Amino acid sequence: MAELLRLLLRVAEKAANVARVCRQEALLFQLLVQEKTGDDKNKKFVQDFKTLADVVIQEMIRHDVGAQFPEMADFIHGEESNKFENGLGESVIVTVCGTEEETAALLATVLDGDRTAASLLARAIHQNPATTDASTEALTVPLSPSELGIWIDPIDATSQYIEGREEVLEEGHLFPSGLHCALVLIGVYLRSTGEPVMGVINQPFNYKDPSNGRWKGKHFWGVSCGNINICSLSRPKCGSEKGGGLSAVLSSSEKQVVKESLTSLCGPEKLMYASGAGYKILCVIQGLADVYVLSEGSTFKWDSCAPHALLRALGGGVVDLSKSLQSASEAQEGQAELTYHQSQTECKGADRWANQGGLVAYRDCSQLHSILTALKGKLL
Ligand code: 2IP
Ligand code: CA
Repeated sequence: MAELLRLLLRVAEKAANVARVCRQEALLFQLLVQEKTGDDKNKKFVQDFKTLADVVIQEMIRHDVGAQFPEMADFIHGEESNKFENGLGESVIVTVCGTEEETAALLATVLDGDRTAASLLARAIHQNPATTDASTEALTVPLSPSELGIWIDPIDATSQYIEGREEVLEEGHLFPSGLHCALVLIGVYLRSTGEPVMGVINQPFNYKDPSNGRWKGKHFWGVSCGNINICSLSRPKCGSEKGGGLSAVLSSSEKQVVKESLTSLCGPEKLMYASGAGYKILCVIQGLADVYVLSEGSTFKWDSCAPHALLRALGGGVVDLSKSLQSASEAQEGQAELTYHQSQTECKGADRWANQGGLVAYRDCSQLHSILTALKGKLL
């Protein structure tokens, strides 16, 4: 299944391209930042363009993966629904068509007849950017498409993507907010056990070329199945190995009790805040933080599946925080790993796929243990 990895790297790059085009083309950018409300929204298929951009990226990934691996077509899930409805009860299913012209015509129906915007978007969707990652060439992955499912987050940290702040930081520091936090996430899991086995992350806004003002992206990937554990990044050193203490990244909206407990454990300078659930896990993958702790059920399977696979490939993982806090022994703590195949049937809508108990993303089991010890009894 190394072909699947190469395909995902290509479609993620295409997705990143669409994300960049939507910000670079003045006409699309104008649509992106404009919020549709009230009557306007109900009359026609005048959706928020940001939702359409998300749906289009997700459908493009679904289309390309389904075309090459038809056995996977019914197991490709994402954050967005591709059904657009207007106030008159009419609906349009947004899909990627056989030709650029057909896709443009379909997109024009949801863009209130705006043919120019529809054509620009369709062009980006039907373009095939060249991506090669030599490190995937010699790879063999013993998995078959009929045992796999996929989670897609077309753009994680959408608010940062729309706001578009460009931050400049020194090497070795994480970005608390801004375009760097926006990521395309594609995760692959085993249908039988729900384990994440392959992940591709594309950061569309990684580096801005000062000569032409254009953004360049960067991709990261990992495979973890059986005794194969390979990641495009090598395992970073932990804080303690580097001579410092444990460092943690949190959401700025994290509960006060968690912020306080982790300040006592890590020290205030080792506690960091960043936007984007995917980006925070990527910080752990890159060694910019040792752990990411989240006490709320505010992330979903599509946020965590891809980066989780990379962390596993590096020897770490992502566990359910609330289950891990209930485990009786240290040995059990790592057994509450998040899985991706089962929904919470008692919940409705997106909540069926929430990581309900919160999470801890880590590279090192002993650090996971320190975090859990610091939080025990504080959250229940
Ligand atoms: C969001 C996004 C948010 C994150 C939230 C995710 O996904 O990553 O930034 O909140 O958990 O579900 P926070 O930044 O506070 O961690 P999306 O942008 O795709 O809705
Ligand atoms: Ca998300």
